[in-house]
Amino acid sequence: MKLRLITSIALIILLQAQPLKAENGYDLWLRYLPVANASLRSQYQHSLSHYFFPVGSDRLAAAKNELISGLTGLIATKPQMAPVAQSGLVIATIDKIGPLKKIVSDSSLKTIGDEGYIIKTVSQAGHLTILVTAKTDLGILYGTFNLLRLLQTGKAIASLNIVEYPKTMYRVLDHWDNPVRTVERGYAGFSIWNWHKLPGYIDPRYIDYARANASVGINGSVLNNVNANIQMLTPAYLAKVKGLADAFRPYGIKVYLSVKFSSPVELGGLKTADPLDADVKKWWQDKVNEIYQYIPDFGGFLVKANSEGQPGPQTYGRSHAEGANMLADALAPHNGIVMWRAFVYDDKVPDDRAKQAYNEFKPLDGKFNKNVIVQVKNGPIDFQPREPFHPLFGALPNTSTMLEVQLTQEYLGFSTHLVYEAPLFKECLNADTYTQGKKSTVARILEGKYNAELITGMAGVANIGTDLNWCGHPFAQANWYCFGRLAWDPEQTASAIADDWLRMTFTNDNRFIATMKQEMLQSRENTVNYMTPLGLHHIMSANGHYGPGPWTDNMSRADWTAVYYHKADAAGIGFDRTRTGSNALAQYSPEVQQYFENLETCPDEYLLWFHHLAWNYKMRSGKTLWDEMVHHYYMGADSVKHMQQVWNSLEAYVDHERFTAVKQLMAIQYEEAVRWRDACVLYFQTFSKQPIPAGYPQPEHDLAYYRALRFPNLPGQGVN
Ligand code: GCW
Repeated sequence: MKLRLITSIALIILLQAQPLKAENGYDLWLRYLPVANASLRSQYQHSLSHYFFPVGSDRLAAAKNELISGLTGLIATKPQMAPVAQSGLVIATIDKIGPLKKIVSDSSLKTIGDEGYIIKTVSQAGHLTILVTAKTDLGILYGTFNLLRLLQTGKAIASLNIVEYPKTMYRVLDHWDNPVRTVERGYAGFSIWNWHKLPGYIDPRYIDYARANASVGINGSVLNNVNANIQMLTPAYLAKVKGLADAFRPYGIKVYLSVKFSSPVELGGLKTADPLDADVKKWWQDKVNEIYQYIPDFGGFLVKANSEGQPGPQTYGRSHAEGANMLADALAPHNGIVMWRAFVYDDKVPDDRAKQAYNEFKPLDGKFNKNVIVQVKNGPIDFQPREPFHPLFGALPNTSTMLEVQLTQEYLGFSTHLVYEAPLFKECLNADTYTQGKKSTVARILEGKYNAELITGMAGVANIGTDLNWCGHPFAQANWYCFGRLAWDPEQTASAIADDWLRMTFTNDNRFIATMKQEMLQSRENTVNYMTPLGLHHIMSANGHYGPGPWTDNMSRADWTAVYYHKADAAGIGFDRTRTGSNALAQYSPEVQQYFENLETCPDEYLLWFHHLAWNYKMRSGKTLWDEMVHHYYMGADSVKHMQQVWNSLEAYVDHERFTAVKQLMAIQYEEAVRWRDACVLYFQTFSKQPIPAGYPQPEHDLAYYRALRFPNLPGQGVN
């Protein structure tokens, strides 16, 4: 007896002392470990051990597989099939749920549309049943993932009443992947598309990719780089693309391709790619028809035209609308769309780069076909750590417009820095454009609230590669995750999404969640502070966009230098975009113009984006501009140190493998943050001629040292 007691005590101690299971991050947020809270686990077991889930399609089979593997993991018991009346869990389309149908109101069915679902706890035959229903198999798939999320995040299930549907239509990942498997601005290894082995070999990773996307509602994947290689349109590659399309289809993901506008010339041997030329139109029609032979539900094209050296309709004296519409005509009979990028600027145009996209596209409003959607980056320059919202949002009331954000951290520390991007995306989504009166936020415009005729969407430039953990940094997975959640519903908060992600990816322990969520929410501001505080932008090194390079002044194009943007001189610093300067502000609504133009209201965060101010300009804090800038740089680097301490204090909650990975990455992040700080402060000091205020440690090296640093062979320099 005694012995038994001792043995069981020993066993308990042993169990408690056991290290957390090592994890390499491959499972993303779909880990399905047994629910740690024993009473919650037994409640879930009690409710969900018997289920009804009829399967009549590949999509439903995919959903059911996910359910079984998810439940088996979470409740640590394999659930059993049972008839509706004896099931605690019923997952089926509305036509298959028998008498339960009367519980679902017509209005909620109408609300969910073709992609939404209902999750409801109902009472039947004297017990509670969780009903997941939808009009379509896709709704069931999304509903199943949501149910699993509820369990993964430890939610009560006794009185669920969820009616969910996506607020935008096209929720796509843009891969900047090249056929040779390099990834432009990719920092997580090589492209996951193994073109050489496709279509014969379907890497199981493609299925896991599709599962992860479906779990957050992503429904499209642009497979290749916008700096497009024409090979993708050859029969050999189309067969490979078909392989991926077939693998993704059960998960509701359509494939799209980036195309090069000069393909009719380069691939088709025509003399021109003029979009109004009859042969050119025919070439594209034939090509599109050929693609649909391979992939009957092909999504369409993404096009980067007349931008950064890419060919486009303007090469032939035609407008962006004429170019886009020609492709749209070819795709329309198949229900395909054209995503036409507004990321255009030309160094031959003497105007402020920030104004050029608006100048090009505003006059074209209403001229695009119904199946064209103009894809606009969140800000007017290029995915900087902070930019004001793009003036095209709200300026195209008769043109479908989608938001493009960058998940891969080209300007946010690659895959080394912990930067949770949802606050950045939300800053854009929540921005009030005033174009349709007060509260006409970017989010509401994207949701198509002001013109029901328009198609809607969001694109995220993927941060995925062959790294075992997909995104290079364990926390970079959160950016893939939050993109999907925000594209589904732009009104969700960065905090709620971080909460879910942390719980699913690490643990439900509230001490860990509360602490780490705060760090995540602060992380983007930290990086703004040590890279580009107070509205500075585009001061990264020209060399692969890695590290600081505020001194960059000698590039093939002025609009690729740093000095073009910060305009530091003896008098002060910042880009005057008010009426005394480039007047880029005139592209916004009067309310927005005034807000940013007036120094009383312009937030510190955007100050040097819109104003050139004297070094001794008095800031709200009472400090001079110079002192405030220095303060931000130091605060940024210090906040990384703080984050390191916080992480170290959480060791007990995280498995050794991921704990160590993050710890090492944070150490590099700190070094790089200090380098950014010191290089920028020393460089700007050559103009301000003022000392680093007392109390801040002096930089370890002089400016010449930082300027001389070289970093060859940086990642993300894709060869296509
Ligand atoms: O930010 C710039 C990147 C380019 C990219 C371009 C774009 C794909 O440095 O690498 O090209 O944006 O968005 O087209």
